[in-house]
Amino acid sequence: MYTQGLLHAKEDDRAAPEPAGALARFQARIDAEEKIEPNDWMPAAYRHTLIRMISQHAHSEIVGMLPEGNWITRAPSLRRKAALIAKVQDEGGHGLYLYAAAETLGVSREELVEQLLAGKAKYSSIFNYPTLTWADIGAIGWLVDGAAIMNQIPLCRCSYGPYARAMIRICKEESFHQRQGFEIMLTLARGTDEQKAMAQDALERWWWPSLMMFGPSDAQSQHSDASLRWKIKRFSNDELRQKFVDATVPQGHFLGLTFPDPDLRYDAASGHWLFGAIDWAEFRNVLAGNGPCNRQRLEQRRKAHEDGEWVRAAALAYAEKRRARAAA
Ligand code: FAQ
Repeated sequence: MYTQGLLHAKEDDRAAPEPAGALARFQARIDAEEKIEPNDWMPAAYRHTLIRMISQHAHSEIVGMLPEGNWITRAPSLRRKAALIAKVQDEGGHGLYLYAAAETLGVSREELVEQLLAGKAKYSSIFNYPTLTWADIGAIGWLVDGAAIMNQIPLCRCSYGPYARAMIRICKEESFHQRQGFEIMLTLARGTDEQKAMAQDALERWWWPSLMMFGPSDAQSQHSDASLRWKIKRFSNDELRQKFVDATVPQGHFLGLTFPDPDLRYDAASGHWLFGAIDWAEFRNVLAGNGPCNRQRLEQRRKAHEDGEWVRAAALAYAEKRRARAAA
């Protein structure tokens, strides 16, 4: 595996001297749209930015299984249950590819999981909100996967090869998730008054948190400038947020639902849907660990990790048995 020899990249490698001209050659490769691969020279800050971003993304996929997993036993039909199980399983798979992509940068999956369980790692703010009704499963697919795709399609062109390649498959699956979420919303919106009210209520609760998924405004974003220069990100947080609003508002109107934003209006001059002010205090509060479900999510992850101990032990014992057999 090409990760060998890369494990345990040290935090302090940021201080290591760069070979003469290496930085300029690296930037020239980026500017020429070449992919950077694990064994290529890269600035320590580039490596660390990617580890931060990919690991936060992996944690988001894994924690993101919890709010939806909550509804598997209560899905309204066998067809809905099968689709939801498959979706939650897909998110677990995305976490796996992403941890593997992060490992190519010299950090082990165990280390990253430990950081998550210790409460030291970030994951997407969106997964700290509760799923109160079945309509929330529709809203997550439509809005959360919709926002995730808007953010992740450009990541398929990320300058770091393993992340870009992982994102191609992930985006295909996320787009399927988005459609099944929209279809749940459409069914509810065309259903009884009570079902339509459930869909409306879910939109009201998930709309603003979905806009927060894109991160702080460009003026507040600490990492965007460097990530855009390195072509890790291709668009700024605000640009992607606007693209998402422009794509999603007509879909909501097609559903016959009302967005919880009195300032939302179409601006013919710019061709964009203009939206009201985001409550950044709420965003900061969720990031600080005080969202509605932060504690519950971490407790559930810790319990799942403990409950899975025997599976990890069995997998290791099996691998060791195969290794010994091959060596004999
Ligand atoms: N939540 O300087 P920036 C999904 C942090 S996957 C929490 O703008 P950057 C699939 C940020 O980390 C969803 N923290 O940072 C699914 C930084 O903190 P740090 C996840 C956030 O990296 C669907 C600080 O604020 N997707 O949903 C958030 O340039 C359904 C300053 O921010 C990804 O991870 C947030 N929303 O831009 C699963 C995609 N926003 O590290 C299940 C890859 C910002 O300095 C069900 N990541 N922060 O301590 C990205 O594109 C970027 O990392 C951004 C943030 C856009 C999230």
